[in-house]
Amino acid sequence: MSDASQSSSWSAFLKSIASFNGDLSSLTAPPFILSSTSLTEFSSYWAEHPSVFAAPAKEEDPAKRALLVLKWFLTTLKQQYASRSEQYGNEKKPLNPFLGELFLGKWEDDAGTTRLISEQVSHHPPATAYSIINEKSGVHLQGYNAQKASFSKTINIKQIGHALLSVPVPNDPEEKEVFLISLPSLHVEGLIFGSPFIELDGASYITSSSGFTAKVDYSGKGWLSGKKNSFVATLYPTGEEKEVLYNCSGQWTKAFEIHTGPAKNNSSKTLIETWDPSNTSISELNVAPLEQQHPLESRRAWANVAAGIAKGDMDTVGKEKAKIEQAQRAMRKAEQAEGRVWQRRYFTAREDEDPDLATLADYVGLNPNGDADKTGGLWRFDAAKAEKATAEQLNEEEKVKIAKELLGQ
Ligand code: HC3
Repeated sequence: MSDASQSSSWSAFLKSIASFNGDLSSLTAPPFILSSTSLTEFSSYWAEHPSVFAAPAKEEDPAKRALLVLKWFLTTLKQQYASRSEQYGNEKKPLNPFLGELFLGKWEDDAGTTRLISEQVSHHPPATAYSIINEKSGVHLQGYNAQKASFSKTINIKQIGHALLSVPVPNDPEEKEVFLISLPSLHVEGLIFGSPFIELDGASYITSSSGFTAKVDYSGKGWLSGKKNSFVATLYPTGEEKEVLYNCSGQWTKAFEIHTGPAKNNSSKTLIETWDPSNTSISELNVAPLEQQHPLESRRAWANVAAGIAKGDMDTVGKEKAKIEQAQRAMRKAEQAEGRVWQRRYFTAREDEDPDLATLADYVGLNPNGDADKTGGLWRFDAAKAEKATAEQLNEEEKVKIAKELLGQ
């Protein structure tokens, strides 16, 4: 595509988003801004430093454990919100997952094996659920998310959903401490210049069942002052925001410092640690080769679309996407006619109250019902389903049948 036609299709895109209805999947982005990565893959950003993810399970003091959880959360932000746009300005539009889409993988490193399961559990509204378990430590993260977008000067995205981290308490493996995590709001910057990137805004929280809460305040580069991707975080006994036990500050894309006590006392004496992502490599997620994957696994299911995007062949992209969409529509129609619903492979929507959410939601500004009405359900990892799905061995014929029926391939 020539520079001139790129810039005219970008102008058309900008005009279209000024009047869009809040449904991110309905945004028709120009070809050069399409990514071949599906949103189901984004769940992996939670654990690209498995040893930082597992570290809280070794700490005996609950306040220090809460600090390690906060540190892990802060280290995930760069991966979550900037890794696709490292040089800034090329955040693309991810593939919109189909119902039942899966993304499975594992990290094998110093922290042992850490397994990722990500599944598109709802299509209308779109919601992705995930489970990440570090086998050695027993640390388990699960959660689900959806996005609600609006337009005011730019695209603003509110994240709906939450994450729940469960950490076995050292010396008492029967005891599990739970951390409820809310998700930050974000907006797209650089749109007008054709170089979109993400900035976080507002605040997000982490609260623990043992009585500690962390608040993270996000700010960007203002017109006159400030650095992009900045944050200030404090950790305090729940309900006593002024009693700051630890504080962290810096840029989530660059380095940040962790200090004891409130920020006003920060000095070299209070400094506990400086985290600098440029000194820490991320652990590579192992994903099975395409031919070994289940037909509903993301990279296999979208392979033809991804090939079209890579070649800039928008005809192929359109045709291949349409095949999946039509097959999915036909499946939903058949389900409706037969009075059945799509069976999620790894997650189940809770019908009753979730006790962790009921106890902790208030402290982090979340709805105790998990906003189930906006995410198609209050999704929880279902170990029995996972065991069954993991044991299933499909032969080639069965794989072909599923791909035809559910993806039109
Ligand atoms: C808004 C976003 C889709 C949602 C992405 C989420 C919130 C998904 C859950 C992850 O844990 C965190 C995360 C990170 C980035 C978020 C994406 C950034 C851009 C994308 C929009 C749908 C694309 C907008 C199109 C364009 C061309 C302006 O970038």
